[in-house]
Amino acid sequence: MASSKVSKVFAEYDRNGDGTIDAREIQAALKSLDLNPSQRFVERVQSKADANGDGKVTKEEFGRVVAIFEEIKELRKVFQENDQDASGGMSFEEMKKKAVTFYTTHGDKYGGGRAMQVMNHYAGDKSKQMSVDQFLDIMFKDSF
Ligand SMILES: [Ca+2]
Ligand SMILES: [Ca+2]
Repeated sequence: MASSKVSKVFAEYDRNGDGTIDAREIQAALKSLDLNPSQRFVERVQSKADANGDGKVTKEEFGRVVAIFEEIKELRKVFQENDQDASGGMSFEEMKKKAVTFYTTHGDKYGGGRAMQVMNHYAGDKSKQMSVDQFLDIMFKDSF
């Protein structure tokens, strides 16, 4: 991104204009994507964005924020594709239908124990739904 563009996008995240992006501002940005993240998820995003670990996300670290939000948007899209009846919840049947396609296309990126965690969500009660926030909690790859 050109630096003027970075400044403009940064200003959208930095709602109070103090030059850093705090947890509340990350939460607001996630909510603007129609997500309702847990406090824990917000903290994960913040700590991934805060490259030097000083507790603040500055403009120098903003590239990470952009990359993280790209990742989140991609996962949200995957979820929306899985949620075929657009109910806002992914049923066991919907998950099953998409699972094979998902792991053949994205398995390298989102493999490991994640499939099992998704399966475990439905353990003992296949009538359960999974929300996009629960899906993100499991799939977000944490490797920024
Ligand atoms: Ca701020
Ligand atoms: Ca920092």
